[in-house]
Amino acid sequence: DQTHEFDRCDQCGNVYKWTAYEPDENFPALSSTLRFSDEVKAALDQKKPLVALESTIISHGMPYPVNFETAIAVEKVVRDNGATPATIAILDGQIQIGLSQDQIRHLAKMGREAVKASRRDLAVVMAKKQTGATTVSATMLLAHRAGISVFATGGIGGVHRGYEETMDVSADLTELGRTPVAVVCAGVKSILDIGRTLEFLETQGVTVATYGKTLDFPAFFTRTSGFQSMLKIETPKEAAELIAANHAVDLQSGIVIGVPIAKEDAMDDILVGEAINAAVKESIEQGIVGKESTPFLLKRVNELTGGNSLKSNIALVKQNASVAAKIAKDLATLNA
Ligand code: PSU
Ligand code: MN
Repeated sequence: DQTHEFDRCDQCGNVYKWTAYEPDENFPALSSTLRFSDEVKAALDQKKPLVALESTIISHGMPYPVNFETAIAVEKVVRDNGATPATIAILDGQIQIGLSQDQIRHLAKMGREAVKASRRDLAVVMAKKQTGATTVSATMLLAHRAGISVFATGGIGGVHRGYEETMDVSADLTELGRTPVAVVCAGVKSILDIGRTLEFLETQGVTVATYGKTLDFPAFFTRTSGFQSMLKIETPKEAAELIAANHAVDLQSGIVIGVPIAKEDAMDDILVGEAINAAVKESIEQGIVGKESTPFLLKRVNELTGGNSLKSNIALVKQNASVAAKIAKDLATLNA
């Protein structure tokens, strides 16, 4: 019956309950709002481990065809590590939880023609039947609606440098404050103000951990940022226990798990720092603001490092996907 359909979080074993989405004649049925791929539907029904994946990284984060190849490779890493990937996007206004290879190729080819969709854009893209690639914020929200509590990506958005002037703070951070999904990422790029990003996350009540043997919070292309997490997590099981505790007390806020890029894939601090500084300077000179800012900076850093940053980016996303899959697996075992 419909009520059962709505208890998605129960299906994946979370203690979390959905009361806000009880069927109601004034409220469109969520089950018809989210469309699941067969693979994702089967995994949810069988309470198998799932890892959500975002799609803005495909459309706006990397050039074609590397974006397509990476998205497919990342899904494979998730499967190889025992979980089911659920890449999330909105196609012609329809929310899709789990994409086919053709759908991923479509988004990859669309690139920036797709709407970069964060929380505020979701209803617009749906109502106007547009195609939207979901950012970390929108992907978290939709993953949670679907009953998926582990999400892997490259990096999260943050507080932009010069935010005192622009007030540019990524919606990813407020989403982390209001949605109980664990985001496995390589930390925060230094195109952003990492210190202020961590302060903002603290204010939002977000648990921030480093995956590994130190507290050093990673800076995406490099293993350290000069800032520290609250705690270190050394095993997938520890991460799963943290997520289970978050659900048990119904925190309704998210977790950041920062996985430092592997040593062999990391970039030289100074070289990447110079590229980032140059890119930030150009963005200011050219008056790039709002949602254009992050894609502009990512593209310029890729160009200024002669494609080296893209290689690191691909390597770290795969690593994050593998860690996330292992965490999802242990979480499914805990919840069984
Ligand atoms: N950082 C990256 N790659 C990305 C993004 C961020 O290294 O692709 C994307 C993610 O989708 C993230 C979004 O959620 O950019 C943040 O955009 P903004 O800063 O406009 O909130
Ligand atoms: Mn912004």
